[in-house]
Amino acid sequence: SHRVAIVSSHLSPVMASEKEAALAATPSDSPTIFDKIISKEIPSTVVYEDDKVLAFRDITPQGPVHILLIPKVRDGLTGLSKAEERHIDILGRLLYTAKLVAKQEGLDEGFRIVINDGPQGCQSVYHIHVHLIGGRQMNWPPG
Ligand code: TR5
Repeated sequence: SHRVAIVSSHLSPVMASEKEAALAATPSDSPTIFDKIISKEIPSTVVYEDDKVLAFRDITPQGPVHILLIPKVRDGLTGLSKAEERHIDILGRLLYTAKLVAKQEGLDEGFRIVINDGPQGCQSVYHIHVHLIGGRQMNWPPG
């Protein structure tokens, strides 16, 4: 079916329209494209890495700087709405690492942090990730 085709396309390196897919995406516990980015099976531009966090450039940047920060181990954290007490440490690390990477990227005038959750939040990849966007003036409210 159409739905199956869209969901399985999450495993391909490039999607025609991530946001169109997001509108149709069903929250899922299945492996995501980010597993292959973590394993380096699919290349990405890594800007920061330690034993727990990977940060790499978004393939469809929404600003001069657009980086995704993800936990290397998903541990059930498909999205923020699935957070449990055991995730408090990794959630803090993702935000603190975003600050380090913002500094590394020279975003001294500010930046935007986004976590999309679920269909209405336009989430398209069900492995929690923090968007770090900067290098241009942001607007409020977001779309
Ligand atoms: O829409 P949400 O918040 O779930 O964010 C998912 C993000 O993953 C989008 O901003 C996409 O542009 C990004 N994305 C998707 C793929 C991808 C990527 N960033 C880097 N490299 C990627 N590869 C290789 N493949 C993707 N499908």
